[in-house]
Order: sequence, then C-alpha cells, then structure tokens
Amino acid sequence: QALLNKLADGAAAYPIPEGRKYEYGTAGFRMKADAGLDHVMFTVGLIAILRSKKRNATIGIMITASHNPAEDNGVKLVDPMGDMLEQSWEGFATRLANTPSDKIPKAYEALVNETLVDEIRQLQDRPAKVVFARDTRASGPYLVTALKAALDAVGVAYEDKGILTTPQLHYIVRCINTEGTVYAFGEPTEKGYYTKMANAFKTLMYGRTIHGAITVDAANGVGGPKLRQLISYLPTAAEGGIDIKVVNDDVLKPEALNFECGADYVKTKQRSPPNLNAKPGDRCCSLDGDADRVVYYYNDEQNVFHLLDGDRIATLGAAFLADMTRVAGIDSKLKIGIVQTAYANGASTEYVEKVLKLPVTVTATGVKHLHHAAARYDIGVYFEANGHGTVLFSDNAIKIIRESEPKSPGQKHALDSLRACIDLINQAVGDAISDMLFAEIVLAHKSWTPDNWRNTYIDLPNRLVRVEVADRSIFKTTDAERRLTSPKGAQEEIDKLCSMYQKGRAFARASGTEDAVRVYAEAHSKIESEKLAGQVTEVIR
Ligand code: NG1
Ligand code: ZN
Repeated sequence: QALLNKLADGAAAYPIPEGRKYEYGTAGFRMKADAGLDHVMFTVGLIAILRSKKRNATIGIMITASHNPAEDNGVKLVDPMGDMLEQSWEGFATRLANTPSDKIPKAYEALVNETLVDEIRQLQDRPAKVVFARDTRASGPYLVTALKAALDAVGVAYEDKGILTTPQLHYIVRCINTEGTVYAFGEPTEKGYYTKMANAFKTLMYGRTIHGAITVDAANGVGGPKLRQLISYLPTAAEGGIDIKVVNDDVLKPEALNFECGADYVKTKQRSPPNLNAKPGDRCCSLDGDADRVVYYYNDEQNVFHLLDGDRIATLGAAFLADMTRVAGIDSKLKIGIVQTAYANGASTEYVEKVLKLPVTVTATGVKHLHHAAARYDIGVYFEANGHGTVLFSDNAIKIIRESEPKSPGQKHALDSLRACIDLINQAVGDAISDMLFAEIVLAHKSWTPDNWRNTYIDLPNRLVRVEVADRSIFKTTDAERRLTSPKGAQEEIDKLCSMYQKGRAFARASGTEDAVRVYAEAHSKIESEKLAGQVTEVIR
C-alpha cells in the first residue's frame, strides 16, 4: 500500500495531455519532447523495473530521438544482452504509457501479476537494477527527472550514466550483465568502451596504412564529443593509425542537431552536408544524432556525389570477414551470411549471392528483426540501407576463432584479425563509430579508394516515396514486407507493373514510425524507377 501511494504521488506530476496516444514502435517512444513524453518516462521506468526483475539482470534506458529534429525526444529500453527490448514486452510498455496518472498504481500492480506470474513471490522480491543515459538534447535532463521519480517511488537501484551515444549505453548494459562470465563483454564504463575499441583497432592496423583523412560529420549530436574522446585513445596517422577530422560537432547550439547534416540528411537528400568542403576523392561519413547509424560518401573527380550506404558497408565487411576465415582455414566450420531488408538495393543482393557467394536473409524493416536473423548465422552481417547495422559472432564462431591453432604466419595474422574484429565491432547493437572504424580498416586492408569500393557493383536506380493515405492500417504485408496481402488485388496490380520494366521491383508497406505508406521502386534506369514508383503510388492511393 505504501508503494501504491508513492506511485500515485509520483505519477500525479506527469499527467497525459488531453487526447494523446502513445505507442512503443520500432524506435521506442518518440515525439515532441513537451507533448507528454514525461508521462511516458515515468511509465518506462516502471516497465524497466519489471523487466529487470523478470530477467534478474540490469536493464538499460536510452533517452534519445536519434535523427529527429532537436525539439523531439524519445526513449527506448535495452535488454540484458544490450539488444532491443523483447517484442512481447512492447505491448506492456504501450499499455502502461496510455494509462492516466491516477490509474498507474493499479495498472502497475496488475502488470506485476501479469509479467512476473511464474514464480510470483520470488520474482517480485528480486532487486531490480536500471542504468540510463541520454543524448545531448536540451529536454534530456527534465525527462530524466520524470524517469527518476518512478525509480525512486519503487525504490530500486539505478545508475545515471549521463550523456552517452545509444551504442555506448547498449555496450555498458551488456558488460554489466556478462561480467565475470565466459561471455564477459568488457569493462562497463565509457573508458572501457574506448580502450576495447582502440586495442582492437591497433591489432587490425598492424602492417596496414589508412590513406588520407576520414571526415566525420557528427550531426551536431552526441557522436561528436564521444568520437573526439575515442580519438585520444587511437594512434594518429603518423603513428600508423588514423586521421579523423570531426565536423558538425556543435552540441551547445541545440537547434543545430541534425540540421542540414547527419546520416539521415545525407541518405534521404542524397547529398553531402553543405558545410563539409571535402575535395574529390575524400572519404566522408555522417553519423546520426545518437551515433547508431553511419553512411559513407564522396565526390568523384567530376565532383559527382556518391553515397556508400548500409548495403555497401555490409558487403564490404562481409567480404573481408569471409576472406579472413578462408585465410585462417576455418571457413568450412563457419556459416557466414548477410541480412537485409526489402529496401536493400537489388544490385547489392545480387552481388552478395553471385560474387561473394554468401547467403542473404531478408527480414521486415526494423533492426530487431535483422538482429535476430543475423544471430542464426555464425557470422551474421546485418545492415539497413540507412546505415544501421553491425556484425554478430555466434558463441560457436567465437570459440573457433579463439581456439584455432595457426599453422602459418598468414593464418596467425588472419586469426588475430578476426579476434580483433570481435572486439572492434559492437555486437550489442549497430554502432556508427565502431562501424566507421571497421570500414576504414577493411578499406586499408584492401587498399581501396572510395571509387574501388563503389565499383564492386552499381546500384540500380531507385525511388522511395512517402504516401499519405486515409488509413495505413489496411496495408498488410507478407514475405518480409515485400508483398501486400491487403487491400485485395493491390499486389496483383503491382506485380503487373513490375513486369513491365527491366529489373523492375517495387513494394509498398505501412511505415512503422510515421503515419504514411512507403513505396519503393527500382529499375534498370532512373526514369523507369521513377515511373514505376509513381504507378505503384497510384495503386495504393
Ligand atoms: P519505417 O518508418 O517503418 O519505414 C524507418 C526506416 C527504417 C528504420 C526505422 C526506425 C526506411 C525506409 N525506414 O522505418 O529503416 O530505421 O525507421 O528508425 O528508411
Ligand atoms: Zn539513431
């Protein structure tokens, strides 16, 4: 009863604004920071407590709105291994968020009974532990207050990790929960994150040279200061390391965040941030606002802009890892594969299957789907075209890579490199900074320029359209969102249209993050891809 009173008092300060509805979507909860997100924060704190008791582990909470404008914010939960909240719990989070403040004590009690049902007494008495962090948004500290109010009302142990990138928080959660086990992920601190990555980087750079500087656009977000810190742990180019130029790293001017810069800007506008001033051939990349996405790009000698997106990073990384396992003589023991979504360019899929000769799995949009599919390979490389992704090594792969005895200096070098990859790549979640270092290393190993990288395959011209419809919920899909099952007849029409174009491929699906339907089309030429996109838009409108 005392607990219920405390919850009632705490929740009263954070009412739901009139008419507001919340949903835990692909990116957690996300909205204008002052539109009732404080109420959500309070309820998320309670869900984290239940989840922590259920899993008997530390649960993470990340406060960020990623690539959204500065006035937005959001929150998502991190499961014990540093992965996204298990899907079956998203519904609990949504339900509690939509509960008015005065009903929260009763709703919490009901959720205790529902979620901790198995061995109810034991689970309820378990101590809960929560860690949280936020990006650089101005609304962050206030939202932390609302979160703490819930944690204090129940009286659980928590740690405020201050400002971190999303992947850094995921890293710390996984470190805490694996400490002292054979799966120990590292030291659960920010410094531990930098040293683990820097040591792996040094091993991988042995005998290699990175040519020229890499310019990193940090979207004026948390990635800027964090990347600067990492740089202090890395050898410079003169020391056989890397020369990183950080731009757009102003985190003091709130409105600069994601404004005319960042991974989402570059990917959707297909152009470089206007203030970059890179010369032809210079490698550039852009992080998003919480540094879990990265895309590469450069201008060629004719000053034509070329994007090297998530599909490219995936093929680059997979080619390297497949080569290394071959040189190490362990390729027959490991199943390597790539996971993509329907938005992956058809040319990339063909390149993976025909040239790299690796299997491709296609999943629904949203990293949690890709992550789970990648976990079914020994080495699973997953990326969304927008630059969110990573590589997962199975327990079996880690064991084989760690325990294999090299029979030649070449094998030793390959095994050392693979061991270092396991540490360099943030397996908890897609990590822009780690992915960027990985790409730089692979380019150095292959002695590739951005032109070499781009010429591995030529993207099919494509078009992505956002279509406003009266009710997007009528659009139901199957086959990894590539085919519509409803409305009736729509898929047949899309099939007919696709068959009229050389290399024609198109699909329509309801967005999980916006009130719209997205139409994607690709074809042999730019004009055809645009025409196909237009025709499919007509079908669904
Ligand atoms: P939706 O809105 O469901 O298409 C978008 C991105 C996803 C993913 C999520 C989460 C596209 C086409 N879709 O999903 O890749 O990143 O946001 O942020 O880019
Ligand atoms: Zn992000």
